[in-house]
Amino acid sequence: KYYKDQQLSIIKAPFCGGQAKLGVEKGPRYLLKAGLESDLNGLGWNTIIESPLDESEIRQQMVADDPTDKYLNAKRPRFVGESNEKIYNCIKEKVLAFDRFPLTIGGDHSIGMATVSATLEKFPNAGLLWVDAHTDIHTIETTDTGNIHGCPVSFLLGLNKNLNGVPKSFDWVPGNLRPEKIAYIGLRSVDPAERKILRDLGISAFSMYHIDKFGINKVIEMALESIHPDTNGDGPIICSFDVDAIDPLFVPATGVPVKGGLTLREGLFVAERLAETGNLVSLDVVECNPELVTDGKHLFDSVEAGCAIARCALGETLL
Ligand code: EXY
Ligand code: MN
Ligand code: MN
Ligand code: MN
Repeated sequence: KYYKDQQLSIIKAPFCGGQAKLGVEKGPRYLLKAGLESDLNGLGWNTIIESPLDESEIRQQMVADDPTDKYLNAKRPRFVGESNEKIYNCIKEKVLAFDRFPLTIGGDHSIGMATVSATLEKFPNAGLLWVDAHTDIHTIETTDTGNIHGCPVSFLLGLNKNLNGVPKSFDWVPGNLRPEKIAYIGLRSVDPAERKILRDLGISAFSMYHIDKFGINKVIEMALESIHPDTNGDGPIICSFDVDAIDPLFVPATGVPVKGGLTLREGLFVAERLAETGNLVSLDVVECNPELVTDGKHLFDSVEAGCAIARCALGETLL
């Protein structure tokens, strides 16, 4: 509906600086090695791959660990800001400018500040579905861990704009997403400072409790209605899908696993429902860390789940 004839760009975002564990920068390579591109081509997509960041350079920069790159608690704001600006420019100039669908594969979830910002410029009316165990809405001042992958939503909302001394590396972030255009699905780990932001801004949040209570189908309908209230849920949708929304039984290879999550089917159903709407305008699949496994089956399961999310959201199971 929003793009011409199944033109797809897979943006590799091998970034790890938004959190502390090495390995998440390998996510894009492993997803592609598992056959993601040819699977999507098999669904009729014409695919180009974009590489705004170099995986080994990112890893080296992470290991080199510049101690001056700090803002209060927040770790590596310059690294995070500058790397994300590259992803943002790539998606705007090489993907969306050519009316291609952006599928961004991470990488840690800090990259959501880049992908969502870029897509919102093309589709200002789009709603954001953030599928995650976590809300990722800490400001750069409230974050207790200092890991900026727990902060991208606050950047999208512009909550870090009027703070003193925030590094210039985030100046490119428009930060104009309105709180009523966001809905969360899958939450089960929300810090007190994040809870306060959610409440103060009245953000729609569907936790695991709501999924148990209403079922995943009803929750998705409610989430879509809340981001597009005037059109019964109809309108462009940006989905940023953190694989840790799915229970670690199915996706163990992720940096901040939280038990009690979506079943694999519930996670894929979210993706399938988005495909069915025909309204999806951008998708991220993030936080798959191939280094965090103790055996090959865990690695296979996690990578395969990431690929399946993308395939389902891009139409695999539409008959
Ligand atoms: N709220 C925790 C923090 O701020 O560190 C955990 C954040 C995890 C973020 C992962 C990517 O979704
Ligand atoms: Mn996340
Ligand atoms: Mn998460
Ligand atoms: Mn096992």
